[in-house]
This record gives sequence, C-alpha cells and structure tokens, in this order.
Amino acid sequence: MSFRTINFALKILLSVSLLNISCAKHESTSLAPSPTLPMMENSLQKDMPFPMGAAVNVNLLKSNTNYRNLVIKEFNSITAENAMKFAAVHSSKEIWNFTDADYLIDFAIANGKRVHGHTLNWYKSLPDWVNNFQGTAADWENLLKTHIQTVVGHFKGKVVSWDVVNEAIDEDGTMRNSIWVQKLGVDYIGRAFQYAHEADPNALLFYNDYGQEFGPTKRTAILNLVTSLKNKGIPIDGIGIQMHTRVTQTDANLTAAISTAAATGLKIHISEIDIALNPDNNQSMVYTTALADQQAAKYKTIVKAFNAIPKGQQFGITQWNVTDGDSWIPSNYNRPDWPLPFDSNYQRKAAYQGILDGVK
Ligand code: 9MR
Repeated sequence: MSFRTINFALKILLSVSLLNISCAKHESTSLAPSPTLPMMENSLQKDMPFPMGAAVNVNLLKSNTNYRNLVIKEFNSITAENAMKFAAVHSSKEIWNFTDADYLIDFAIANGKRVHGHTLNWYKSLPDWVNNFQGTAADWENLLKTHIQTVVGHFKGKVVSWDVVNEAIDEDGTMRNSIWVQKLGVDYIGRAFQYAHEADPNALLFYNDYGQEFGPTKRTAILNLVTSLKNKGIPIDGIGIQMHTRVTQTDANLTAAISTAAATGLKIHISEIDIALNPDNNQSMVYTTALADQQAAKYKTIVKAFNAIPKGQQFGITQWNVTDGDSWIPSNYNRPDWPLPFDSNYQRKAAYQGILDGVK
C-alpha cells in the first residue's frame, strides 16, 4: 500500500472517530460503549480539552481490577496519593525506597499516562528521623537539598512536574510555622525550587496549596508568595489549587480562586479536587438526587472557570482519589460523604456530567 493510500485510509478513520466523539459529547443519557468501535467509548480523557487526572493509591492499583480499569479508562494524568511523599521514599536517613512509586511509573508508561509528582516538601508525612533530626542550619540545608535532588533525580524524565512545596501558608495568610521554616527560615522555599530545577531542568515546578477558594485572606497570601518567587527569578512554573472544597462554597469564591491564580501568568493545576457533600459531619446523612445535582453544578462551575483561563495555562484537573469508596474524606473525618465524580460501584455520578457540561 502506498503512503497516499494509507494516509487516505487514516483520514477516513479519523473523520469517523471525530463524528463519533462529537455525538458522544451530546449524548448525556447513554454511557453504553459501542460494540463495534470500542476505542470511541467516551471518557474524561477523551472528552475534555485538557489533561484529567486522579490521585492514585498504589495498593488499590495492584489489587483491585475495577479501580485499575477505571483509572486506565478515564484519566490521562496521575498523581501518587502517598507513594512519593518523604516518609514513603526516605524512611530513614540512608534508606531510600522507590518500589511503590516505580510501580506507579511503570503503570503510567504502560498505559500512556502523564505523572505529576507529589510532593517534595511538606510539613506532614515526615519520618521520625526528620522530626527528630539534630543539626546545624547547614545540616538541615543539606537534608533538604539531598532529599529533593535524590527524588527528582530518580524520576528524571519520567515525572513531568512536581509539587515542590506543599501547604506553606496558614489559614490566616501567615507563613506556616513548619519545621522547615523553624530550621531554615522562609527563604528555604525559593531554594527548594532551585534544588528541584537543578536536578531536572525540564520538570515543571508547582507551589501547591488548599484554601484559595476560602476567601481573599489565604488566596492573597498564596498569590503574594508565588509572585515574589517569580519576581526573584526562582524557577516556578505553576500553582496547584488543591480545591478540597464543599458543595456550600459560593460560585464567586470558586471562580475567584482560579481567575486570580491565572492572572499571575503561571500554569494552573486544579490538583486535588473533591467536593464534600457533608462538611458538617452529619452522621446520618444520606446521598440524594438533590445533593448529587448540587454537586454536579459545583463541578461544572469549577470546570467552567478553569476552561476560561488561557489554554497555555491549563495544566489540568486532578481529582483526589478515584471513587467515593476510596476517597480520603470519609475515613479522615469519620463521616459519610460522596465527594467524587464516581460512586463506590465505579459508576459515573451526576458530577461526571457536571464536569462535561463545564466545557460545553
Ligand atoms: O490522601 C492522603 C492520605 O492518604 C494521607 O494519609 C495524608 C497524609 O499524608 O495525605 C492525604 O493527601 C493530602 C495531600 O497529600 C495534600 N493535600 C491534602 C490531601 C488530603 O489530606
């Protein structure tokens, strides 16, 4: 077959696919896969105009086929929920353990997923040896640098982007008095980005935090921090807006979190989205259609605001966990809740359609 013939055949195939995708986008009621064209089955990764991700639990990925298949089908980006955190990879001073994180990388390569790294520096999930570490400021600096550069170096070329510093700002807009600030002063944040950049100059580097949608206080403090890093020439590429939010949050606050961050010109990653339905910890709450619809509307608002920022700044939207059945929220807060677009039976909820509606 000549190149022209192959080219022609490919064009026909492509137009059939595009026709099918555009139909699928408007067929909100039917989720049934086509028996003849299985590749055309709709999914977040196929139907959304920017990367869609999930925070993934390595044990579930290994042991639960429904979970694994849902991740393969719906998403084109993954974040390790816990497998790349300090305590997971560097449990004592001389011991590094990348087994779980490497499993996740192999899974991503085999299935064509982007990997976002989480997280190089945080005040939580630190091993005891760090919390108890005795040393001079230079020893602490060396600890910070060695950790960041060993982890980033290990994943160089495989992890495209990192949450370099996570949650450095407190609710009242002041710097969190973390162990890192106590030992190294607030300027350590810029150096953390520089160390990561030295270890992998191609990796995109993010500052990641929650609460940009709470109101102007925390939001402004975060924006001031990233702007000052940028103005100092620190290699920062983006802002992670975690978006652990709730169905009662106002549309104005949700939208402002995204538009004000985008005004910095940095890339924006909605990095950990979930929308709690039961923020008041009502132990007898039940999931209703009305709640599901309210949640769908909030997902739509957030996606719509994200879709409105310049394309070049849309790094993607990542949900924190995969289904309501594995979400961190019910166990962390000891309450019933249903924060994600998939239910505990791996089925799409109204929120799923809310996400699709956000880009219509
Ligand atoms: O979902 C994560 C949970 O399994 C861990 O126990 C916890 C502590 O490491 O972290 C959770 O993920 C958090 C993320 O790393 C940073 N933003 C808030 C997330 C939810 O608490």
